[in-house]
Amino acid sequence: MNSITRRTLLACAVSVGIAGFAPASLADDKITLRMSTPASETDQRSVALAEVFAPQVADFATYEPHYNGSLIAQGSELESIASGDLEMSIASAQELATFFPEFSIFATGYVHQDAAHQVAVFNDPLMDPFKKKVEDELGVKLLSVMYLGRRNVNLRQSKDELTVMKPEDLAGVNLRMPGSDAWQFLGKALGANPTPMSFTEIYTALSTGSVDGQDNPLPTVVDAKFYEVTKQVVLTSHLVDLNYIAFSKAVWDELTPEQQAAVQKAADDAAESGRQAQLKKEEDLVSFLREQGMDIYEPDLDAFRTHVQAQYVGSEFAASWPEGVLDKINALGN
Ligand code: KDO
Repeated sequence: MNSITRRTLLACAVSVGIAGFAPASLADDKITLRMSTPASETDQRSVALAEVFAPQVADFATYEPHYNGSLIAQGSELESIASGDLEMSIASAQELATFFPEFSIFATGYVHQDAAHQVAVFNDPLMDPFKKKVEDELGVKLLSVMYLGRRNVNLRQSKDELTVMKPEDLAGVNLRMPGSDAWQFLGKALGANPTPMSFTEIYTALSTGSVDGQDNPLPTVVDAKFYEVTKQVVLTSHLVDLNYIAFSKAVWDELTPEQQAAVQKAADDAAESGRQAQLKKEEDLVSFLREQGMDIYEPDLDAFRTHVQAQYVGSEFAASWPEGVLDKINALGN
């Protein structure tokens, strides 16, 4: 696990970031909030931040989004916030797990049950030590939880060529997963052969066949046009995925209490608006994708759930989970 090295590097970055930040950004009337994400401008999380977050902070801050990984490469955003080169990102639990392995609990297959469960977990006191550690050691405040959606397996092969009902059916399938350890572990736990690759490279990799498939929620399959270069979606729902609205602690500390309250409310409102839009899209897009000629079907979900959960038992990830937290998360579900 590379977390030790990354955390050591980080200790330096945080002190540079916090010490170096304030004068430069606050010299102008308004604070500039640079936000970097691999997501597109039309992704529902991007839309929610631009249309709901930005106007609510406009009196004192200029929201400056950078999409498609154009400012910071996927996976490096948190380090950039820590070092003062970025103010905001849409961060994943998997990215946080590269610094703090215990965050892998929120990135584990079949743990979160739905969008409401994610919110209940994020707002529960069980999250307090997680949030505090990220603030203290990374200089990043996790403001709110955004809903990315149910991740499913999306393949180039047609259902006739490859029908996936059980994890064994994914044996030898080169499945693109994002680059960090927690993601790769999930790909393996599904039964596939995970291939690390950044989000912005997926479309080309699918079209040239350098990977067999990728996993993402249906709205992403549509937004990134993966349906143009794939033929089926297996509704594994293996991860009800989330992202956190990550905000520079150094910037936060420079805000007045009123501005802090406005930023918090803007983030919560944006997360809620994005969540509702994404849930609706997940429901609506099945028929759109079928109209595009894609096979969309449910596999043996019990077989997937049992297999994935069994891989985590006794894993290095499970070993990092604080005692009792999984039970608390489960108790907040249905
Ligand atoms: C992806 O790379 O597959 C992923 O879905 C991972 C998420 O955590 C998030 O980074 C997302 O990409 C981007 O926001 C693009 O949608």
